[in-house]
Amino acid sequence: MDIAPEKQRDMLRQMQTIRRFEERASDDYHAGDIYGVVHCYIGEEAVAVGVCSHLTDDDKIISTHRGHGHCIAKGADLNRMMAELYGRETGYCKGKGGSMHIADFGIGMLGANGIVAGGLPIIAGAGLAAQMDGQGGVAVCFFGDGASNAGPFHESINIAAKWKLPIFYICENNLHSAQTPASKTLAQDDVAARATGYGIPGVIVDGNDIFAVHEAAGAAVARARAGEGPTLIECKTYRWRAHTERPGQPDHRDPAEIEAWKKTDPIARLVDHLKTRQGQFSDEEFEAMDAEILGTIQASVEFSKASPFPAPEAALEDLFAD
Ligand SMILES: Cc1ncc(C[n+]2csc(CCOP(=O)(O)OP(=O)(O)O)c2C)c(N)n1
Repeated sequence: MDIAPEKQRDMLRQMQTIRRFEERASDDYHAGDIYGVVHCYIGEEAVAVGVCSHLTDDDKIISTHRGHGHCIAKGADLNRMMAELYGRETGYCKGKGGSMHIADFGIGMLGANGIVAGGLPIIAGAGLAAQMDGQGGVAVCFFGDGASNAGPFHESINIAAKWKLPIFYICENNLHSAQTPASKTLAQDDVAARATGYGIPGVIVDGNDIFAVHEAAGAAVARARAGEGPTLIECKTYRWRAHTERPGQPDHRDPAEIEAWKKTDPIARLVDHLKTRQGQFSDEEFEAMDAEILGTIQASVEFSKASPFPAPEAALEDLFAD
């Protein structure tokens, strides 16, 4: 693996930022400061970071309802993200979108999406635009195992394969879709197996291993940039928290399964790697990194609390139709 140690530390910083951002978002949601719905990505951080570490601002991604990790890995501004969760005017959607609608076109983040599988048609358009631009840009679609059972998954991959669009598809298979185990809905255990039907590579990786994700995404980026068409990567991973943070949210998962997956914590694995294999990292350095991250999260909360709520009249602005 040829990732420079500094880059590995950057990836760790991003993963830890995602985790700390969401821990705070969850706390503040339960305290009644954050509105709407919050879906946490904790446990899946290696996927977003391993993929986005290959991308530039010119490359596009589309996210899901569980989108904070994708936003942060693509370089979104933490203040504007937190302010959006807080429903403030300084947020990415002027406080009118909330957790599931964060977008930042300037960095190629085309948006989170509250519609399951809603990102799949959008990425086909983004891929076609990138192909027509001819500048070597790629478009990446994150989606869940649940979304892979919806029609847009098949429509998007079919046309992307046929037209050799510079896209790659990242299925975050966290084994559950809301309250439904994937084992009850997937006709085959592996989503990646469906790639065969479209004549494209289908790859399965350990989604909690940042290096495995990074390597697979690197090959998919290279293939897309070379004009060879899409790749479907299935990352086997797990969400640590319930489907949403809503109080009383049922969670039918087996506690033993949750505990077993926590033992494969992608952040702990990277810290361990940096300490033992690289020998260039210590617990003290990780603590210092973490303290710095907590400081930026605290600053984003203070920024949010100091920002006004949107004026009631603003509800009628930024509409496509009235
Ligand atoms: C079209 C549509 N159907 C149903 C829902 C309700 N819903 C929200 S999230 C979710 C589960 C999605 O599962 P998956 O795609 O595996 O993503 P995960 O939540 O596991 O990250 C469902 C059914 C929705 N938002 N949109």
